Amino acid sequence: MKLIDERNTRTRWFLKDRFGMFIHWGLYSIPARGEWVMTNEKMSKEKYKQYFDEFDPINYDPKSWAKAAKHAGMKYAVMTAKHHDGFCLFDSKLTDYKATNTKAKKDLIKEYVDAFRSEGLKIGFYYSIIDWHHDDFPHYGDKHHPMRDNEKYKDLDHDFEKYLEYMHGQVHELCTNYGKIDILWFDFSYDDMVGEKWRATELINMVRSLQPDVIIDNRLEASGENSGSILTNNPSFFAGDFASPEQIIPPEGIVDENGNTVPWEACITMNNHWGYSSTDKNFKSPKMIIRKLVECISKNGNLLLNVGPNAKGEIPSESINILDTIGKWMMQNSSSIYNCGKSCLQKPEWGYFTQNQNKLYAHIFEGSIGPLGIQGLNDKVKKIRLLSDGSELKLIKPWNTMDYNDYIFINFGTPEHLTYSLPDEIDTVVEFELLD
Ligand code: JFZ
Repeated sequence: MKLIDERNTRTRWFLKDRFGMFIHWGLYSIPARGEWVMTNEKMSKEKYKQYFDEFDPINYDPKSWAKAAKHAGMKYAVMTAKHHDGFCLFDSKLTDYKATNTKAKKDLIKEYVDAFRSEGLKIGFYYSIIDWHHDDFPHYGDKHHPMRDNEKYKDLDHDFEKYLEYMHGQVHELCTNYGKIDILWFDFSYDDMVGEKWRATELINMVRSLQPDVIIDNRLEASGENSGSILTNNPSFFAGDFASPEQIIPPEGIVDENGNTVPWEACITMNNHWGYSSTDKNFKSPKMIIRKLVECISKNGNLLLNVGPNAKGEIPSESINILDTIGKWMMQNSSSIYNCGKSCLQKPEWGYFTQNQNKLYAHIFEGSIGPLGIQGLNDKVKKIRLLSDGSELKLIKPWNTMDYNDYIFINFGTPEHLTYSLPDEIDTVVEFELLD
């Protein structure tokens, strides 16, 4: 129980902030075929090194990234300090395979941290516990390694303990050299590469001694495939502070065996790749993303929305445009997102509810024919406002609603001039202040 209490205390800010930016950036932005390119194309580290030699992100400007995130209404960010390819964007003393030794010549993580903090955002690191560059990480026969079926690697020894020293050492660096870290995102476990195989208890103890308040994902024990013991009565010491469903919004949110809510964060790409892809133009519409953000909140979850900057260090313009549209909507409607969660009412057929104490927010996605009905609020409403501009909405009870006495009805005009078209076709938010 104590573990769960501590988790609930640590995650308090997280459950209020609700919306963050994921940043997948690394050498893979040059081949521009996603962050798994090295293993998808079975490239040796010698072959992949061409991208290390070439890496020169001349337009890297994390201040502009931070401004874009802040404008979109995001409250925190998580950036890849090291991905599976092993390349470190931070100035690790434990390897030469790092940004400071490329043409970038800088600790890119340090600049990210400074930029996002100065915009008032909380900051976090994604750190891959998998490493396809380190010689002591399992290669031949491993499930994901680029050399998994290369016979030349069959007889090459590796000393996994040495890798663990390295990995723990890098996590120590990340927890020591960048001030207060708000969120750590380890990725990921698979098969028997799970939990204590990573010396997870020791790792968590070390992290907690350096960063007592940091919240940690569940992937020292899990992957996108499953959530691990965070869903049970008795979570392990390294079960993590939140579940991390990937490219899916859990149909009913996430609760543990006892039905208690478990903090969760859906991580979602804007197109179909995490790392930059030059050909993937399959971007979700801003409308869809705003609606999915609302869906997450209505199910007590967070949304971590990804951008994949390119080799020059630029967030793709499609992503910038999406963030901008989200920002315009958030400017008017963010009080239906921050501090909000699942409501006391069932999901309505026209959209979703979110709620913050006595403020209930109706997110209306689909317009109505005539009066728009809301069930379960009879005699419970103190006042009703259109959230975008704070204007008063009045309950109506025209002749054609008489059969539906357990509903209240609204419109977007006045009782004299009834109007049913939605003011915001993305998501019209109506705020109900409930009676105590
Ligand atoms: C992981 C990473 O591999 C991916 O590159 C990205 O960083 C994402 C946020 O996290 O994605 C996974 C994790 C687990 C599986 C697939 C993708 N899995 O278990 O099949």
